Amino acid sequence: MSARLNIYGDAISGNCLKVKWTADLLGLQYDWIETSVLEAETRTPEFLAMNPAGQVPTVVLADGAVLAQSNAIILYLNKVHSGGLLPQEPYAQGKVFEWLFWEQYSHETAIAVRRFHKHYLKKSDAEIDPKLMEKGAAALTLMENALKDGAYLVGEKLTLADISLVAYTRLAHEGGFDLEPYPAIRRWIARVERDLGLQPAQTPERAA
Ligand SMILES: N[C@@H](CCC(=O)N[C@@H](CS)C(=O)NCC(=O)O)C(=O)O
Repeated sequence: MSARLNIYGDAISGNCLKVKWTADLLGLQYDWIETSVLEAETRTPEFLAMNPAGQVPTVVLADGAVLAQSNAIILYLNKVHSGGLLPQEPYAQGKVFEWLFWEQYSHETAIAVRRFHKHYLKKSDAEIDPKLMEKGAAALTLMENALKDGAYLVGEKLTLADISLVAYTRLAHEGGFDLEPYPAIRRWIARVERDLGLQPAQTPERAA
């Protein structure tokens, strides 16, 4: 076993990239173990012994302990490495948690799922549950309204809420979601991508 953090992740997965970006921002040393969902590498007996849920991201800490669920992992990494990605003030901290829970229930479940069906499973629009488009658009509208008056989701600087939410929002077009009607979201994506040192996922026309 390696004595440093091991991140099992699939580079096409926003959930996994959240963990990578957080580890990078915190300056952590880690090994990335590419684990393909499409190749069912999360369903091997070895992987299931580590994480019975059969999902990435999964991390193995330096002492061998295992942790799964993207938002739990980024909260953990930020806490043990005294990162500044979660405000200390209780209400602001509560708002970050609000976004993280909302992301998993109301955003990722529509935008990431539709992206997976459309972009990776190559399904036609007719083959994809229409409720995913409806739910995703509602999530984007909620974010657009929240971002109209602020540069970030909570407070004046990058938090785990932005890292978590940007993961699939910046790739929403791959799920068939047009970001043109959401200018505040497009500005926010560009800002967060800059903070994270990422190449823009949106084409210049889409990001404008
Ligand atoms: N709620 C989980 C979702 C994890 C998840 O759905 N991971 C996908 C990749 S994005 C996966 O591993 N799928 C493989 C499978 O379910 O077999 C998280 O935030 O980490």
